[in-house]
Amino acid sequence: MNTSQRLVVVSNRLPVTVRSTGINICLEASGGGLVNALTPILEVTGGCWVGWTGTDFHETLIESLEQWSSERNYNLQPVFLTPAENAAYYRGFSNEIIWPLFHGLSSRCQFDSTYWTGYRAVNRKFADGVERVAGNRDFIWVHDYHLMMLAQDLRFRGLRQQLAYFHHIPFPPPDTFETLPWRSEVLRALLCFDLLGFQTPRDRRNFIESLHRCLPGVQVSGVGERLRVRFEDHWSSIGTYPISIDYAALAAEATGPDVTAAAEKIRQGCSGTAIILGVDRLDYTKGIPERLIAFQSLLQSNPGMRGRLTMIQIVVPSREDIPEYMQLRLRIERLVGCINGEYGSPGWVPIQYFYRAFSRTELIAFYRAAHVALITPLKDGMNLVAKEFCASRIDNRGVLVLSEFAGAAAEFRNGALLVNPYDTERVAEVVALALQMTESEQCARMELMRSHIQSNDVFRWSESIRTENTASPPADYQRQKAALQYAAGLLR
Ligand code: ADQ
Repeated sequence: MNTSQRLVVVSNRLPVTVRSTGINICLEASGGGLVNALTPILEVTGGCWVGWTGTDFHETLIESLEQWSSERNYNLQPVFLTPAENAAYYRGFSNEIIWPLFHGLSSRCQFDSTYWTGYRAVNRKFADGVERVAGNRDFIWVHDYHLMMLAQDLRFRGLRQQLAYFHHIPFPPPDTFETLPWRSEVLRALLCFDLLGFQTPRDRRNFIESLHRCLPGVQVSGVGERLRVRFEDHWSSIGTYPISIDYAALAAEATGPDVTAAAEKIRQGCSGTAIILGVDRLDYTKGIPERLIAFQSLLQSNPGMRGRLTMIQIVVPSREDIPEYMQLRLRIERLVGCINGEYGSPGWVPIQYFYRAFSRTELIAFYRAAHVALITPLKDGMNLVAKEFCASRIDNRGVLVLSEFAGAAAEFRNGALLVNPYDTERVAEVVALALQMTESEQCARMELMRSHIQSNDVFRWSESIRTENTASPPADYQRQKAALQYAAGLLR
C-alpha cells in the first residue's frame, strides 16, 4: 500500500459496541490494540471498517452507524448475522474448531460439517460488505481467523485490489493443522491474499510447513523474514510482524497522578505485601487454573512467604454464553476459594480475585502496583498484557514471568523469566526467584523490554504491513517468466 491509498479494514467485529437502552441504541467505541492502532490511520487515509455489529439486522442501527460515520473520516459498514449464522460461523467454526486447534488443543475441537458450511456462507456475506465499499485503488486489510476465506470470495467476484491478512493467533504445526477436515480449502483460500502476516517466526514456519504438507505444487522462495509463495499463478508475500501496543500513550498515562494514587491504594489494599499480578481474558488458553496451582505450590513449599505476598488475578469476562467458558470460570473460582481457605489467615487473603473489565487507567494502576506480572498462557498469539505491563513500568522495576508459549516470548527472551506453564512447580520456583531479584537486575531487564516496545510499537507494526511491497513476484520468477514467454514466441 502506498500511504495515500484508502484503507478498508475487515474484522469479525466493528470497532464499536452496540448498547441498547430500551428503544434507543447507542454506540460506544471499543477499546483494544487493534482499534487504537487502526483508527488514527483510517482518520488520515479515509476508508472504511467492515465488521459484524454483534446483532441481527436492525434498521435503527444503520442510522446510528451512519451518524457515527458522518462525524469521522471513515465509514462503518455493518455485517448483520442471524442467530443461526452466529452459531455456525462464530460459536461453531471459529470458537469450537479453529480457536482450540490453532492453540494446540485439538481434543476440544468439534469438527461439525454444518459449522464449515456456516463459516463459508458468512465469509461470503462479509465479501458482500467489502464489495459494497471497496474502491479500485483501496488497500483491503483483513484481520484474523474468522475470515480466512475472504480473499478467495473477493477474487471470485473479480476484485483486483491488494488484499492483506494478519493472523492474530498462533498457527499450529503441520501435524496438528492437517487434522482439520477442510485443510486444503483453508490454505488455498489464504493464498489468495497478496500478503499474509504472522506474529512470530514459529507461526510463519508452521504455515509454510503446512503448505508443503497439504498443498502439492506450492513453491516457496526467499530467505529470512519475508518469503514469497506461488500457488496456481498467484504470488503471496509471507512475513512475520509481531503486533504491539501504543507505547507512548500508555507510558504517558502511567505517569498520571490518578494512576499513581490508584496504584498506591492497590498496594495498601494488599497490606504492603509483594504483589503477583495476573490479567487475562476468560479463556482456557490463558492457563489461569495452572497459574493458581503454581501459586498454591509456592505457598506450600515456602511457609515463610505466607502473609508476605498477595496474588491479584483479574479476569475479564469473555464468551460467557459458551458453557465451556462458564465451567472454566467456576473452576477458577473454586480454586481461588480453596487456596484462600487453606492458606489465608486473619488480615491476609492470599488471592484477590476480580471477574470484570477495568478501565485503562485502573489496569495501568494494577500494572504499576505489581512486583511480578505472572503471564502464563498455555499458548498465545502474542499477549499484549505482557507489553502493557512493561510500558507502564515508568520506574523500570518489576519482573515479567512469561510463558515460553506466548508470542511475546520471542521478543523478550533476555528481559523476561521464561517458564513452561504446565510445569507448575517450576513456575513457583521462578516466581520465588523473581521476588528476590535485585533492583539493578530488574532495571536492566525492564529497560531492555521497554526500549524494544518503544521502538516496535503498534504504529510501526501497522506501517510495516501497509508499506510491504506485494506488487511484484520475485526477480528470479520475473526472469523465468520472461524467458518462457520469449521461448514460447520463438516456437510460434
Ligand atoms: P486476546 O486473546 O484478547 O487477543 P491479549 O493480547 O492479551 O489477548 O489482549 C487482551 C487485551 O485485553 C489487553 O489489551 C488487555 O489490556 C485487555 N484486558 C485484559 N483484562 C482486562 C480487564 N479486566 N479489563 C479491561 N481490559 C482487559 C488476541 C490473541 C492474542 C494477541 C491479540 C492481538 O489471542 O494472542 O496478542 O489478539 O493480536
